[in-house]
Amino acid sequence: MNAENTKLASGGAGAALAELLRERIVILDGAMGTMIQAHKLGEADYRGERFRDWPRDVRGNNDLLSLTRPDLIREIHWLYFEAGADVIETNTFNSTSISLADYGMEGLARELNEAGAANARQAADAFMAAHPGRRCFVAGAIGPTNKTASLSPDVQNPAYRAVTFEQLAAAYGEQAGALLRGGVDALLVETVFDTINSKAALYAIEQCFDEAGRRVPVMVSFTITDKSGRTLSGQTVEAYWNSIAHANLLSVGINCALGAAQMRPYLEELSRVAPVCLSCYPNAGLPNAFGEFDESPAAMAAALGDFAANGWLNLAGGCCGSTPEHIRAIAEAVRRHAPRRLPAVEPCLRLSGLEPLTVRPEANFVNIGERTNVAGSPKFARHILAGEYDQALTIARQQVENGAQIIDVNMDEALLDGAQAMTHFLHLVGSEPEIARVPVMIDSSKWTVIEAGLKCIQGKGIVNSISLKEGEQAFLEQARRIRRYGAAVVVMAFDERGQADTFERKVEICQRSYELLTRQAGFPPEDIIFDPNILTVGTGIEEHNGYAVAFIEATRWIKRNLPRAKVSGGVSNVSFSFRGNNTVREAMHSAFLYHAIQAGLDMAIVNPGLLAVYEEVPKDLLERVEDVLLNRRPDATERLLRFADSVKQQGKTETTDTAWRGGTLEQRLEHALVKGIADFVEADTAEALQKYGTPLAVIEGPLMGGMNVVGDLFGSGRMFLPQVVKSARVMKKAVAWLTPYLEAEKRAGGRAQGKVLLATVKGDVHDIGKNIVGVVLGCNNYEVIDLGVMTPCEKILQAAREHQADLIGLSGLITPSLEEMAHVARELEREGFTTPLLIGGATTSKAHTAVKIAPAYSQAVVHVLDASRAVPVASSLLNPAQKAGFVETVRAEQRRLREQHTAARQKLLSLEEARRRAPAFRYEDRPRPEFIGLRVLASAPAGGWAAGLAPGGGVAQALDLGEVARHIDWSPFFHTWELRGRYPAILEHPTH
Ligand code: THG
Repeated sequence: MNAENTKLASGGAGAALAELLRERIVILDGAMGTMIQAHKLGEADYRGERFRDWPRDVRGNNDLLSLTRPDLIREIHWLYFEAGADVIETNTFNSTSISLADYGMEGLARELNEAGAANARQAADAFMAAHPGRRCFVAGAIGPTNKTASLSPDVQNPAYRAVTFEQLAAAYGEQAGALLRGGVDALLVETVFDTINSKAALYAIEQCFDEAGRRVPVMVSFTITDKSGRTLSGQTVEAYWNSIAHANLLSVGINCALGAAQMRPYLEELSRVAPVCLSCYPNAGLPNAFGEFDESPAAMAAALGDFAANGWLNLAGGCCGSTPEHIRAIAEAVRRHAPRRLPAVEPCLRLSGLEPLTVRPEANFVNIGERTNVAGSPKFARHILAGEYDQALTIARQQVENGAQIIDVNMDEALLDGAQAMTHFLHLVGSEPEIARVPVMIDSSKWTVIEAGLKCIQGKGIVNSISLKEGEQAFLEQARRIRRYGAAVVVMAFDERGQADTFERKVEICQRSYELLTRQAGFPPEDIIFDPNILTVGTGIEEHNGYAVAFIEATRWIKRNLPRAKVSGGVSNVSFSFRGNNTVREAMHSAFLYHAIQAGLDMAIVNPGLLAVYEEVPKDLLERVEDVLLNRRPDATERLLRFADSVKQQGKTETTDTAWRGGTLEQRLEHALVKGIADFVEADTAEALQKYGTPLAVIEGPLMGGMNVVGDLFGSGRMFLPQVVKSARVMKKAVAWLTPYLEAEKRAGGRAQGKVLLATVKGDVHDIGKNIVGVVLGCNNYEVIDLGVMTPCEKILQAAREHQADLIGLSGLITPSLEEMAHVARELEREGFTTPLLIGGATTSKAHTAVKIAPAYSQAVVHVLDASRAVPVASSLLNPAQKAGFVETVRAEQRRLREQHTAARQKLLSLEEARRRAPAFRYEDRPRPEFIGLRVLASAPAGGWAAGLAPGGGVAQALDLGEVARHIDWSPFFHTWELRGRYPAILEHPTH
């Protein structure tokens, strides 16, 4: 526990919780939803008296039970305390106005949070009264909402966002305020899948503490949703930590989505990077084929016990599927282990985009790309002013490809609405994983533009810039706001008297700024980047001759005297007087950097594609350039000017990686899809049309081939979601190019792409996955009719009929949705539909689809594993030439899965009965082997596998069975016997 947290976790409960965390691993509770589900409540139970006539279905709105069944909620809290939980979570996971809108209950947010907190408070107080010596805590649960601020759910418009930072912050502020009033001891922002959402929550919580005049400890728990090891919005573990590290947290951790075993590597990484307490509350395993979480208490406790033994835990509990039994077992398993000791993490500037960027003291130098600046690049300005954002994005991409580790974005131009342009451009950047990989530097002299930018970035970025220009008060106010948004800051050497141009003035202003920021604004010095002004030299004005030297010397002074602060600058400024002569300019930049870096410059805004190597600058040019920069002789500028005329324009030209263009047509299309590069896709598609003859053959041939590679990479964790969406957009471009040809074919009797009806089924409000499927299908020229969430069966049938849908896709995330999907299938059958049915969502599975849904509907019913598979499945079902074969393959597999399922579900006999029925073997009946003797299957490696298997024949003598056993893949064996999870214990010599 660091001193600051202890201090800030003011008040009795906060301090007591901090104290307990020092003593031992603290136990969190298990799932609320699982416990509620066990009561099998119906619509009427949820409604109670008060909501009897509520116009919408409310079953599944668990938070509503805080009002209609408070007794039940308090009882569940009590059971968790009894099981050994120290901290219980309020029943308020979905109680933001944003999530409640699905039930038309946005107006109840306050009341639900106050009631949820009060129920938990009562349970905790009553439990403590009955159990002297037990200390119980209440954490206010703040869920992620059902919207995502970092991704676009709209096919047509990657810049669109379904929710904004402001809307989220307003909703979270309302929730946090009500939880505080209801008496919670801590706030827990949990199941975070989108970083902007959680940054908005943390921002709102701080505002709330300011208003309330008191604070409670804040905890964050995020979720890794797939094998890529990233959040849904695409960040790695460390990148995410960097994004929220500013928030003064009591703890950070991982929950939901995965079982404990799958979380191991992520928890280990988090433990390494986060110097706050660590929490882990996994699901009770991955959902089984029937959407149930069935990892046993013992198995879950063993996994968490292992984490504790490794020293990775300060708090442990359970998420979906876990019950008081699980919590009891977990508490027991972690009891004997000491809590994790917080790692000492070196304080350095830690930024992030989708990936982390650490600027270590020993790090050489960080490039910041300067070209995405309307004031610094006429080309970029032209594109932005003309609304050609695609081309503007290409400039950003080239910056990153050419080595920019951060991109500087500037929209300060008189003819632009800067805040709007900044927002639009950063939204687009957010949809481009290759660009969004790196942190963003938001460059503006207008505070409104800076603030607009801060609301759009997932990662930890940098504000460029603030200064003392308008006095201390404005400076401090802006610094505090920036800190609250979680960004680092560039401080320009300006003050009330203006721009600093001498060494003395630069040093004076930087020192004063440093003191103010660190002492009064709570800014960590490693997040402060000084820019002591790179001013233009070689202007012919004598006073300017010392500018470069002043910058370099100020840099040296700052690095020596202002601990941990960084220094940066805009290098291209220095050479403005040589505009038009890139050879000279590049030489100047190169030499300037060489000297400034030696003096301690950490980073600089440059054109990374045009950086000459210092050693390669011709010596005669270098000497003249350095004379100017280092102010070595009075006629330096004169001499360089004269020399400049003689050096030919032979500056470097910017390069982009185009080696892949040399591949075959199919390879190029695949590369473009996998990497999400749209630049050449139209030309390649045109070439494919030549080669393949029809537009459909192109889509179903090389394009679908590429999309299948994308699907495989995603399935194996080598691509993450925003990249898949990006690929889909490239696909969209290819398909759009083909559309006129498709239409011409259609007129000539060919086939159109299909209409797909999508719906999240009744009782379920989750639609992020469904929306992504919609985007991916839309990009592939399918017409998507999206019925939204909580769609009653009748509405699905009616819409399918009305729109003559070619496919119906059902989506759902929670377990009860599986039953609802089977219901829809039965209704489709009853009404005589022939439309194929697609099934998707986190708890759905091939097996459940085969066993419970497909038998209810005589038409094709296909489980779609993830968004990347939607298009191949849809296209197979809609292509008359492929459909029959595809459906038969799916059906055959479903038959097999059903047989397996029946076999597995047969009731086990008693031991006596099983023994009684034991088969009687007779030696005479033994099966005859196919042959007797030795058959060499392959040559053994040098030394032989085992004596008896040595190549060259002979008698199979001295065969070492132990050795042979080492080469057997045991997984099918254990799978068949359903010995899941116990595998390493049974097998002495695991082979993998
Ligand atoms: N400090 C900080 N931020 C900054 C600067 C700084 N932001 C803006 C600027 N200075 C850094 N960026 C640039 C970008 C481009 C150029 C200079 C600085 C530049 N552009 C060419 C020109 O104007 O000649 C464009 C030529 C072309 O593209 O045709 O030199 O100092 N904190």
